[in-house]
Amino acid sequence: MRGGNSSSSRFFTMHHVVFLYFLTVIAGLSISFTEGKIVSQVWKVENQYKSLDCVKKLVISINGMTPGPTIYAQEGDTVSIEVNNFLMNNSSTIVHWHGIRMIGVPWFDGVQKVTQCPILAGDKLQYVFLVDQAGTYMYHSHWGMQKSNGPYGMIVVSPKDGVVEPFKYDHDRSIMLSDWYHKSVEDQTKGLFVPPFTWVGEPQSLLIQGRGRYNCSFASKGSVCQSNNTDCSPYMLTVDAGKTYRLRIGSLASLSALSFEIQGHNMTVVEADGHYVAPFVVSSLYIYSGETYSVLFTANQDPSRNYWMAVNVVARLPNTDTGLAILNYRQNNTTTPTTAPPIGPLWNDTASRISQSLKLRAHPDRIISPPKTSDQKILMLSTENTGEHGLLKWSVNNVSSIWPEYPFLISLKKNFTNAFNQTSSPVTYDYKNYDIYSVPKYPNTTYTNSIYRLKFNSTVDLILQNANTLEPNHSGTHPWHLHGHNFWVMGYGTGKYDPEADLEKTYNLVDPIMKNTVPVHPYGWTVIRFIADNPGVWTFHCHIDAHLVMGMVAFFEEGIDRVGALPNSILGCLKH
Ligand SMILES: *[C@@H]1O[C@H](CO)[C@@H](O)[C@H](O)[C@H]1NC(C)=O
Ligand SMILES: *[C@@H]1O[C@H](CO)[C@@H](O)[C@H](O)[C@H]1NC(C)=O
Ligand SMILES: *[C@@H]1O[C@H](CO)[C@@H](O)[C@H](O)[C@H]1NC(C)=O
Ligand SMILES: *[C@@H]1O[C@H](CO)[C@@H](O)[C@H](O)[C@H]1NC(C)=O
Ligand SMILES: *[C@@H]1O[C@H](CO)[C@@H](O)[C@H](O)[C@H]1NC(C)=O
Ligand SMILES: *[C@@H]1O[C@H](CO)[C@@H](O)[C@H](O)[C@H]1NC(C)=O
Ligand SMILES: *[C@@H]1O[C@H](CO)[C@@H](O)[C@H](O)[C@H]1NC(C)=O
Ligand SMILES: *[C@@H]1O[C@H](CO)[C@@H](O)[C@H](O)[C@H]1NC(C)=O
Ligand SMILES: *[C@@H]1O[C@H](CO)[C@@H](O)[C@H](O)[C@H]1NC(C)=O
Ligand SMILES: *[C@@H]1O[C@H](CO)[C@@H](O)[C@H](O)[C@H]1NC(C)=O
Ligand SMILES: *[C@@H]1O[C@H](CO)[C@@H](O)[C@H](O)[C@H]1NC(C)=O
Ligand SMILES: *[C@@H]1O[C@H](CO)[C@@H](O)[C@H](O)[C@H]1NC(C)=O
Ligand SMILES: [Cu+2]
Repeated sequence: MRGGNSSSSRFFTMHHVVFLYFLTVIAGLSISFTEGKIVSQVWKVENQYKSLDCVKKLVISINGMTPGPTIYAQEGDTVSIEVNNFLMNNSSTIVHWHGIRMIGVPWFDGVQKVTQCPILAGDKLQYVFLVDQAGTYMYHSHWGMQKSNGPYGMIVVSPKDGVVEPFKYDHDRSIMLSDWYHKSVEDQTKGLFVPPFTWVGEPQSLLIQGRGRYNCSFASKGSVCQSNNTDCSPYMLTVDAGKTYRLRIGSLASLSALSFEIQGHNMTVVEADGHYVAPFVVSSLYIYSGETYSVLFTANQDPSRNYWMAVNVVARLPNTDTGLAILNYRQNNTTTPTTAPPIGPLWNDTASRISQSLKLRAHPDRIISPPKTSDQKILMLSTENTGEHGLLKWSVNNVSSIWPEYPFLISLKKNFTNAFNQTSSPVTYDYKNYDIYSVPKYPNTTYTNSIYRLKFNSTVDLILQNANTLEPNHSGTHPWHLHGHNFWVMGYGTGKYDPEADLEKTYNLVDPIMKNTVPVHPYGWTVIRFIADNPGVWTFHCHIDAHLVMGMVAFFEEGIDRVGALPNSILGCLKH
């Protein structure tokens, strides 16, 4: 009894302190965060040697784990995470809460040069935010390309008590998918920014829940590769025969678009980016970096053997072995399936990837109707460009974003009018004369550090267009992610979007899915619609790390005058 009492009083005290802190932070805002519980974690972010794909590497762990701890919360809860930066070499960090809208606290969105000053080595920052929507989300570093070295994890938000989801399952599990490089993030970044340009290349391994397997006979000289290291023993999902599992799958791949399958088991897609989907069955699920899905599967196959779970690269010519995990029927302890692992769908079967995109519709009982029209349309052509000294850049409308000295949100609130180009930047591209099927004639990039100033509460359409890259007969796939919002996916098309061709009549106004990340397929377009009703400055970017840091990013300001006073905890870089 004694023990129970003392631990519950500690519990209370801790929450009390957090709550007081939080009240201070949101003072002046009329939003009530107090109805739910407070979910707190204290994180130690540090460098550790791990052999996630059997090759020893200095990775970034959170509380010793890579991926980091899963955050479990319930809709309406307040999440409070104290991030302690113990990284080596004076490395800063910043954490982004991917898919969470950060209502009332845009300064905790966690984006370098946009929403806050960095958390310096030896320093800490407490992020406090409301999780206002049930579903599957993620967190990850948003400091340069640091994310690709391991600091990421899942956020699982259950519905409010008494709210029934439109599907049933017995057990809830989650896995994080990622790709993995042996080169350090510092060397990768140097290759991109310092001549001669060196592309990051295809990843060495694919990880499922932080575990992969590199063939040690190919390990480079001087590296340590141990195929019996327990860090790289495959993730095992143990199931009971006859039960139905909800598997939450997130991808934070640095580069790769992926397919995921469970040998011998079909999957029913029921959730995407926190929104319920009109269910459909797949044998293989395509997932782009920044997306989350929930699938249901039933353990209804021969339980006397185990099955591979496999990820493969799609949308780029693969040069990476299949990433493997094991579906283990509890009755059987034979760990490694004796069958060959699935090789996945053809990497260049674009039609089947578009087909999955088109199947994603809102669940009929959970439709949130979009506004019928928009107030503003912004055409965004994804371009690969050349910079000075032969460096490649990735851009929007041939304009590569450069990161400002001070975070945009801070400059805007402090009226630092010299901190960035004050012209609102709806640069467009000459869609009439642009040939999306050819290597661009004028690929030189220009640079900007201006942002889009959106009218508060207006409805905005982003028309995302893909074209030929600098390589003949080649167009990429870009997963675009919007911070601070859910958007409706209004439509996809192949070829060039012509704003004068009344393509709006092809939009899905009936049951469009809402998401926060969406792919734009090769030589195609995707249109998304959102309401600019969340005061703050929000990042919109390609979720491929190298593309992001090289400039394929835009920033939207809306309702800046409604943003409350910035907390001192994010202003560290202004102190001097
Ligand atoms: C720190 O810097 C040293 C020297 O440049 C390098 O060898 C080491 O790998 C770096 N450590 C990390 C974690 O980046
Ligand atoms: C560490 O980084 C901070 C911020 O960039 C800088 O002010 C400081 O001088 C650096 N310290 C060392 C020891 O390099
Ligand atoms: C590793 O590669 C070698 C050489 O190609 C091959 O003989 C071996 O079967 C591979 N090992 C595994 C586990 O795939
Ligand atoms: C792992 O393999 C190495 C040889 O590659 C061997 O020296 C070591 O003892 C093995 N470790 C374990 C735990 O089996
Ligand atoms: C998976 O779905 C396909 C197509 O609907 C079907 O042909 C196949 O039999 C299913 N497989 C299993 C194991 O249920
Ligand atoms: C486990 O699987 C192996 C190989 O498939 C089989 O020989 C064995 O009988 C199974 N054991 C049980 C308890 O089902
Ligand atoms: C293996 O079998 C033992 C005893 O039958 C059981 O306790 C254990 O959970 C099984 N392991 C797995 C991975 O299923
Ligand atoms: C897909 O790629 C393979 C090589 O991996 C190639 O042989 C095939 O022609 C390609 N198919 C299409 C439709 O481009
Ligand atoms: C593009 O950039 C290259 C290298 O910086 C330069 O030589 C060339 O003149 C530029 N072309 C145009 C059209 O500006
Ligand atoms: C910034 O400018 C706005 C509008 O001119 C003004 O209301 C506000 O007080 C200024 N803020 C600061 C910190 O100077
Ligand atoms: C500021 O941005 C606008 C629109 O993007 C651009 O036209 C203008 O040249 C930029 N000004 C400077 C000084 O870079
Ligand atoms: C935003 O627009 C909607 C629809 O026009 C309106 O009902 C709502 O009151 C507006 N909200 C704010 C905060 O202006
Ligand atoms: Cu991209």
